[in-house]
Amino acid sequence: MAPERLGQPRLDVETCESTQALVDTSLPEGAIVVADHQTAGRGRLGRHWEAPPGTAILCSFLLKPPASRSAPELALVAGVAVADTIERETGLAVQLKWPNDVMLRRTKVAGILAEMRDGAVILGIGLNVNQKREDMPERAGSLRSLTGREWEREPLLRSLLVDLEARYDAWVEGGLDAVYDGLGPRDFLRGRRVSVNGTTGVATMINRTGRLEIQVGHGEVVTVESGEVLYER
Ligand code: BT5
Repeated sequence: MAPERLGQPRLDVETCESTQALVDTSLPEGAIVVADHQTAGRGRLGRHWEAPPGTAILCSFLLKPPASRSAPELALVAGVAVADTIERETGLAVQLKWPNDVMLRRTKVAGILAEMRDGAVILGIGLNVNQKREDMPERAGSLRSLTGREWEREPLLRSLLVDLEARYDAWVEGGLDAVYDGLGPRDFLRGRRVSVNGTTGVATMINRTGRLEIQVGHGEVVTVESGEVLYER
């Protein structure tokens, strides 16, 4: 199935500071910017996203979800779509580390950034494809470093457009519940000892509103809406 909406119109650039900044919010929903290289790729909370030229999928989508939906859930929805694509293409099991990391063999292969601008959501996806181990930060992996072979980026991106469109449409229609089958079973943190915003305990689940539930002892469960997770490997 060819993607119908997401990925159109498409702007391809060789180098930019960040694809996030190049998205024109006056365009229709689905517009995408794809870069071969970013000189100032962004992570969350002022962090950086690094990838050598020509090695990764670096893209940003313009989304205009209905006001009835909770936009921060989009990082999880996109994570599900990236996981669908990687699993189908590589046959390897992918996990999602709340709130925005895609994990393959316990290393981060992709990161997602959902930013609001002009009432729209700019959804950035960075997927490590052909980086060598030594070209990536610690605890990062690429499809190449984890499968031992190189991957063509364009077919992967096309696959991702199809998966993202399917998951996004389902979410617009039915909320996080409608994509939960791709989220709950892939929860990387479940059963791990974690610490988030000063709350320490064992992660029990990503619940159906996209929050992380942490058991802090004697059956008491604390629910966390956002934050940075420290975890035991
Ligand atoms: C993220 O942030 O994981 C969101 C990354 C989103 C990147 C895409 S690329 C296309 C679009 N344009 C942009 O400018 N951004 C988006 P965060 O959870 O804050 O993770 C950032 C941290 O991950 C860094 O501090 C590093 O430790 C690590 N990191 C940096 N580059 C990485 C890479 N290529 N692979 C894995 N980890 C990386």
